[in-house]
This record gives sequence, C-alpha cells and structure tokens, in this order.
Amino acid sequence: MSESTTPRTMITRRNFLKTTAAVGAVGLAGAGGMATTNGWLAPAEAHADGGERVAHLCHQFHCLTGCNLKCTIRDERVSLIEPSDLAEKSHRTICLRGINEVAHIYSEDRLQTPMKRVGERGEGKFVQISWDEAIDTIYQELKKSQDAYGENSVFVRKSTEAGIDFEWITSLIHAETGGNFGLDRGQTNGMCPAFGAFCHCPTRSNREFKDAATVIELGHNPLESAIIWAKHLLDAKESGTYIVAIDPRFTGTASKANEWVPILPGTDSALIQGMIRAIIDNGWYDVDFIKKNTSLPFLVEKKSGKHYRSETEMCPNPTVVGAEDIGKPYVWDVAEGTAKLYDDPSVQVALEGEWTINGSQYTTEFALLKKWIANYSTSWAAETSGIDEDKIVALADRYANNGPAIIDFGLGGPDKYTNADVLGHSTSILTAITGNYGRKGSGLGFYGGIGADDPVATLNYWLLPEEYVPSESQIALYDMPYKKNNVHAALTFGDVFTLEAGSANDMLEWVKTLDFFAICDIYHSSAVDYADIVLPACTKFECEENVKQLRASYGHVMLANGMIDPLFESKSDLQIERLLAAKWGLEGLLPKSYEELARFMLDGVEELSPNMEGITYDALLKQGGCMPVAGCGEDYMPDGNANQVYNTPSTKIECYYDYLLDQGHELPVYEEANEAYESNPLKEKYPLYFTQGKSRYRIHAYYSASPWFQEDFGPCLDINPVDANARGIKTGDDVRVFNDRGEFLVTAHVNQSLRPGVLFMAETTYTKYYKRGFLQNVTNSARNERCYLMMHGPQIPYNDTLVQVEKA
Ligand SMILES: Nc1nc2c(c(=O)[nH]1)N[C@H]1C(S)=C(S)[C@@H](COP(=O)(O)OP(=O)(O)OC[C@H]3O[C@@H](n4cnc5c(=O)[nH]c(N)nc54)[C@H](O)[C@@H]3O)O[C@H]1N2
Ligand SMILES: Nc1nc2c(c(=O)[nH]1)N[C@H]1C(S)=C(S)[C@@H](COP(=O)(O)OP(=O)(O)OC[C@H]3O[C@@H](n4cnc5c(=O)[nH]c(N)nc54)[C@H](O)[C@@H]3O)O[C@H]1N2
Ligand code: SF4
Ligand SMILES: [Mo]
Repeated sequence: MSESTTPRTMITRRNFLKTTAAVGAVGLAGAGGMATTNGWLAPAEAHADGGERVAHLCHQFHCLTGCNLKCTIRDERVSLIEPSDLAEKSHRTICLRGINEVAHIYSEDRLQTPMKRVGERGEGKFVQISWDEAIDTIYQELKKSQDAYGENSVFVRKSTEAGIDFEWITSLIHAETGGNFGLDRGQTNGMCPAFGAFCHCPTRSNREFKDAATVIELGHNPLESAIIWAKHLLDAKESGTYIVAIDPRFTGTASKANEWVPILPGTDSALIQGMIRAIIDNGWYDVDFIKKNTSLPFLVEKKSGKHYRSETEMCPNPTVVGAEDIGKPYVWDVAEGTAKLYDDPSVQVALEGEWTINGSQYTTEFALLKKWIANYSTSWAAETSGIDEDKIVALADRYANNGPAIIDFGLGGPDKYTNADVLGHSTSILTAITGNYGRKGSGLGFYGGIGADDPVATLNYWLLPEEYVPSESQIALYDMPYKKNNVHAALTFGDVFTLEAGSANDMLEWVKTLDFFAICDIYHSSAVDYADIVLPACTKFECEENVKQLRASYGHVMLANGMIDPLFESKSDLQIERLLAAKWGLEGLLPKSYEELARFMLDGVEELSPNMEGITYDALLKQGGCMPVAGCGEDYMPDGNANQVYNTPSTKIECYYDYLLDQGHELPVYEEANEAYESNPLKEKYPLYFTQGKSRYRIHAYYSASPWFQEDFGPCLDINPVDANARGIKTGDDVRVFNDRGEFLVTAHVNQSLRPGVLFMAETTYTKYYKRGFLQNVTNSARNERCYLMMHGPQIPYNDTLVQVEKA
C-alpha cells in the first residue's frame, strides 16, 4: 500500500463522490484513477464519537458463516471492521476477509456506473450510460427475445451470494432458471437415497468433533474453507480425537491432523471400498445396528435384483427424482421361517440367506453387498488410490472399532469429479455397516458451514402471486453450450457464467452467440467483459436506506443497519430489481424498501418459531440489529437422528438402490474419473492432475479485487519440485498451463505440499488479474449421464482435469 498521508478529514463524503463521478464521466469506465483506499485511508479507532458512527450487518453467506460485523464509519467511510459485540459470545467472530472489506469496498475494480459495450464481446470496451438507458435497454432486449422466441428464451440467474436474500425478477418475467446448479451435490447424489434428501447437511454439530474418537476429513479443508468452524476441529484434537485428512495436498487441515492420507485425485471411492472390504473380511461390522437401522436385511429377488415389496402397503419415496410411492419391503423372519413386512414389530430379521418365495429365489441386500465387495480387494484399493494397503486396513480398523467416528466430507475436492456419486454411495455403506450415525460423536456430512450448529429461526417469505413463477426449466446452465436450447438472452446477477461452469472457453463462446447479455455485479468480474449492459450493484455496506438485509443465520436474527450511501452510481439489488420490474409494470408486487421487506419477514414470526420470542423489527433496531435466537450458544447441541429415523421410504438407512438397476449401480460400482485417472492415455499428453479448492483470501472469485490480497495472493499455481524441476520451473516463474480445452498463464509456486503429479490452484480469480487466460479455461465440463437420474443432476467435474505445464 502507498502511505496514507492525506488527512482523512479533507475528503468529505460529498467531494469523494464528486471526484469519482468526474473520473467515470471522462470516458471508458473501469480505467484506473478513481479514488480508492490508496492515499486517504488511515486507521480508525473502534469507538464511535464525533464524526463517527457504527453500523452492523450480517456479512457473507457463501463462506457459509454469516458473522455479524461491527463497522466504524468515519466521515461516511467504512474505516474499521471488527467482530460484533452484539452477537452471542461464542459468535463474535470475524476473518481476514471481513477485516479487509475496508479496502475491498473502495477497490479500483468496483463497477461505478451503468455501462454499455462498445467493443467486441470479450474485449471489455464500454462507455458510461445512464441508469434509465441501461434499464430500458435490458427491458427492450429481454422483451424482444420473449416476444420472438417465448418466455423461456430469457435466462436469469443470480450467483449464490447475490441471490441469497431474494430473486423475484426471474419469476416476474417467467424466465429460464438454468435448472440444476451442478455444484456441491456430487456425493450427495449418491447419499440421499441412503440417508434422505439434503443429507449433506450434517444432523449433528461441529461441536461434537470432540466426542468422536476419530474424525476423517475426506477431501475437506476446513482450515481454509470453514475458518470459523475449524475451531471445533482444533478443540477436538486437543481433547484427544484422532484426525485424518484425506487429500492429495498437505493442506492446513492436514498439517493439524494426526494422519495425512495423500490420495491420488479422483480415487476416493476405491479407498472407501477398500475400507469396506477390510471391515467385511474381518467381521468388524455392527450386526445389531445393521439389523435395526439399515435396509441391509431387505429381501431382493436374485433374478431381477429388485426388492420384494408389498403391492398394497406403500411408503412415500422422497429421495429419488420423480419417484412415486413404493411398496413396503419384506425381510426374512428367522423365528417363523417366513417373509414379513420389514416394520412388523414381531419380526426377527435374517441378515443373510437364500429363500424361495412363490417360486422365486430371494436373498438379502447384505448378502449382495458381500458379493459386491468381493470385487474390491484391499490391494486393488491400494494400487488404485496410491495409499498403502496397511494404511487402508488400519484406517478401516480405527473407523469401525475405535468409534464413534465422523466423516466430514468436502463439497469441493472429490465432489468435483464425475464419479462423486459412487463415492457418496460408498461412504453411506461404510457408515451404515459400522453404525457411525445418529449416536454422539458419529456422523457423515459436510460439517463446514451453517448446518446443525445453531438453532434455526424461520422468517416469513415474500411471495409473489401464484402466476409469477419461472418457466419450467428446459436445460441446466452447464448444458447450454452443448445441447440445443431456446436461450437467446441472459441477465445475471454476479458472474454466473465463469464461476458456475467448467471449460469457460466453451461457455463464453456460447455467451458470445447470445442476442443479448446483461450483468449486474459489484466488481469487474470475468463475465463483465462479455456483457452488453453492465449494472453496478452496491456492497452489503451500502444502501439507499439506513437498513438493509434481514438474515436469520448463525444462531441470530440480524438486520443490517447504519449503511453508507451507495458508492459512485451503484444501487442496491432491491432497487435494481424494482427498476426492472417497473418496466413490466410489476414493481407493485415487490417491497418498496428493505425496511418494508424486513418488517414483513418479521411479522408474527414468534408463531413460526417460538425461539424467536421478542425478536421484532423495533426490538432489533433498538438492540443495534442483532439478536440471538433462544438456545444459541456454545451449549447448543442437536440430537440429530438419535432416534434412527431417516427421511427415506423405509425410514431406515437404505444401502441398495434398485432404481439404478438399469445402470448397474444398485451398489456402487467403482468407476474411474472422467479424465483424471492414472491409466488414461491422455496422460501422455497432459500428465498432471489439475485440482482446485478454496482459499481463505477469497469466497470463490469475491475479494479478488481487494488490493491488499492482490499484492500477495493473486493467482498462483502450486507445483511439486519433482514436476517443477523436470520442466525447469522455479518459484516466481510464469508458467503456461494448458490442455485441449484452453490455456492460461500464471505464476508458479514450487512447494512440497502436493503429491508429485498433482497441481493446485485456489479457485477462482477475475480474468483481469491473469497475464493471459484464467483457470476456468482448462477445467472439465464432462457430464455423467447416470446423474440425470439423480436428485441433483450431473455435477461439474472441475477437478477432473489433466493438463500440461511449461515455462512461459
Ligand atoms: N475461504 C472460502 N471458504 C469457503 C468458500 C470459499 O469460496 N472460500 N466456499 C464455500 C463453498 S461454496 C464450498 S462448496 C465449500 C467447499 O469446502 P471444501 O470442500 O473444503 O473445498 P475445496 O477447497 O474446494 O476442496 C477441499 C479439498 O479437496 C482436495 N481435493 C482435490 N481433489 C481431491 C480428491 O480427488 N480427493 C480428495 N480426497 N481431496 C481432493 C483439495 O486439495 C482441497 O484441499 O467451502 C465453503 N467455504
Ligand atoms: N474451477 C472451479 N470453479 C469452481 C469451483 C471449483 O472448485 N473449481 N467451485 C465451485 C463452487 S463450490 C461454487 S459454490 C461456485 C460458486 O459460484 P457462485 O455461486 O456463482 O459464486 P458466489 O461467490 O456466490 O457469487 C459471486 C458473484 O456474485 C457477485 N456478488 C456478490 N455479492 C453480490 C451482491 O450482493 N449483488 C450482486 N449483484 N452481485 C454480487 C460477485 O461479485 C461475483 O460475481 O463456484 C464453483 N466454481
Ligand atoms: S467472510 Fe469472514 S467475517 Fe465474513 S461472514 Fe465469512 S467468516 Fe465471517
Ligand atoms: Mo460450493
């Protein structure tokens, strides 16, 4: 940073705005020269007096935390950000991104004014226009598209962070939503038939890590991706919990673990299947648990592979796409030597055996599971995953015999390969046969975020009249460049196109073919250069009103208040939606202000959520905007699934998926990743695994624009010395990363944190910070067709990527 010698008091908010507006008016927006933090920002004290005041707000959602932050505002500039003292004691948290907002808010790469493209798409040449012209152009173009091609010819989507509070415009104009997100549900696809929908959210708290004998971090790096929650992992370690990190990379989490398992990318299900084999061979499974709480005693017809089910008694099936109610399964009763409904209270179930019923041969799921796992030896698992056989068997022993144990899996890492559903199904079986679910200190899920750690508060939801719904989705966003579809125009809030799809060259080539594309973002994100119209949104710290977002999260209800005015010509997302809605004459269906919305959301909530007693709009404001929900605090501990009742058709943990019989995946058949596997012939050309993951300096691409982070934590490629030396690469060199999909240039960081043969980069950073290209150019966009049958659809296999690297 340059020294801050300018006396702050010389810049009032008014002349600050004037200066920057003048810069914007000169010509091409986005050029340097606007007033940034450089030069005028100096440390502020935490105490509001004189020209200072404090504001409070719920910060980011997409770090999956939502801390309440206290902001000192001096001369109408945000000048200090600290943890909030309004939050319950154990929730007074902040991370470096929160502190850094002081610089980030005023970054040079803020979009300042509405803009119109003047160069080619992708060139990034714009001129400043008025809000009137921008909104009118968007309206005219979207309407033209809908008139010519139908309502679903317009695609509207908000990035997660942009859309977390509301997204009405999509419904108001019956737009295409882009269907399934293809994100973060790879393992869940394979798990939800076993444990029920949304089982990736753990049913028990992070605080229970200390009650576990073993915690396995499976492709999850909470020390980077769940900074606030990672405390519980460290507490657990201190109290003697054995921590295992399965990751091709020696991550921050691995450095705190008792054991690092440096797995070959994309092979996690081989490791898990090896563990299951060891458990079955050694009889380490929990027969009692299996009989009581799982589907493994259910009868299956040998010939068809289908369950023996009742034709009259039904159970609803909530876990499979489009599933109807299905018949109740039967089990074999050893007492009477006959088949009985599984929930018959008198039944004494057989776990294994073969029986003839009405002329057909039946066996149990468990018998089939034994037959299935016989295909996967521990030596095969070792060879496939690159982890010693002894280590796999020892891990299985620890997990099964030294419980309770938790598997805390990542939604990054192994989730982002085409074979993630096989992994999810495999870990479900591992968990089920060892009984590591529902009892204290056990569990399976993504523990890295807002989950079971705090009491839930429910707010009213602002509904539109029934007729305002999005078009039924014709196609998922990730399929748009590849499959015929009717999308001709797009409006995104946030950089949906380059964040939420792999292989950006394909996606952006397709974007170029659209008749029209408008983006509303806060920063000059990668997709901005492709837009015809750009709208500048303001940050969470800015609003036309004193109050802004109302959130129920992180054990609190929080009303952002004390906002500064929108910087430059930016506007709040609510006012932008209202301006757009007004063009269609529908703004009357939306709240006029954040205040109106917040008041509505809180109206009568005590009835929805008794733990919110006393939390009203006025009470919130009086308290500074943050009130804990009853029960929030360090002692909060849910009893998730202690009763062993699951949201599955049978309410048991279901291990055998007969809905996938046609696919041969009723039990999880090992499958190589799409691209990232050892025997892939493509490895001759592209020998290196290109993995990505989260960085504590960013939330996806957000914070890229922070000048403080840019200095030291811009795009860089981690490469092992073995791979670097073979290519004459040293730390600080520019290297070219490439495959058939594309290329980019980046700075190399040679270090031993990786398995040789594996590369790592923090996802993602705006294109403008690269010398050429950006990481999304090389990532994989392959589809696993089987996953179209699954609840969450195919997942984007960003990590399932091979590349070559050379010195640039
Ligand atoms: N700082 C920060 N925190 C975040 C976010 C953020 O953007 N920034 N985003 C949030 C979101 S949306 C998500 S989905 C979560 C994700 O949270 P995580 O799942 O922890 O995220 P990642 O870092 O993507 O992946 C975890 C690890 O998987 C490893 N990995 C890569 N390939 C493999 C493999 O084949 N096998 C195994 N075992 N490991 C592999 C990577 O090296 C990485 O360390 O983070 C949330 N928290
Ligand atoms: N290569 C690769 N790509 C990945 C991943 C990976 O591991 N590798 N991980 C993926 C994962 S796990 C996820 S969840 C997705 C995340 O993809 P998204 O869900 O799309 O990401 P977000 O970070 O929520 O959205 C950020 C965008 O919204 C803008 N924005 C933020 N706040 C606001 C706001 O209040 N208003 C408006 N209008 N805009 C706002 C930001 O400037 C940015 O453009 O990325 C995925 N992309
Ligand atoms: S970015 Fe950091 S400070 Fe902000 S909510 Fe997330 S963890 Fe808290
Ligand atoms: Mo994610």
